[in-house]
Amino acid sequence: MLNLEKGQSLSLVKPDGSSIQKIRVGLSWDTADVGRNVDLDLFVIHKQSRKVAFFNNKTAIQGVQLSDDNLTGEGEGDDEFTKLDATKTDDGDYYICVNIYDAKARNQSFNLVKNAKATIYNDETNSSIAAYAISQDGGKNTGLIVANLKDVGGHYEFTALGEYLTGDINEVAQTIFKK
Ligand SMILES: [Ca+2]
Repeated sequence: MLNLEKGQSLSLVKPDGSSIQKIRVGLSWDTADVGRNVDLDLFVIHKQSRKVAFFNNKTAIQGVQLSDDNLTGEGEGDDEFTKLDATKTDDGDYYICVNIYDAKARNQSFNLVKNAKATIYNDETNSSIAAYAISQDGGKNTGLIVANLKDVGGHYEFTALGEYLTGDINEVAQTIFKK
């Protein structure tokens, strides 16, 4: 499996050259400090419509489906995931983001998280395509823009971003709307 670097693009095509239209992005993480629970939330923003799909509104964006909310990151494999279906999503920029739930009140940041990783899958075959390690330099930040998935006429172009920032889901969204 390919390990993505920040800024790296990924071609989402099958061996026969046709596009992979159903993509899944999984998020996994562990808590660095035993006994101190960190709740990461995966969410998706469609820049052009300014819609946000998150744990409290999982189907806010047509063609995007979020998994159940995992509160602890415990266990093997992906703790949360989102599916994107290019046959249903509109053209435009979809940003895959991660945020620490209630970070301010809980006084938490990414330095309490370890082994965090986003994995990109071909959801038609359930095979992993690439992974992006996200917990190496998070420091005092509480949010992360993991990647951009651009829907161009019914297929996706993927670029790893790895942009850390502070703030809650709303503040991350405002940053993206300005892009
Ligand atoms: Ca969560």
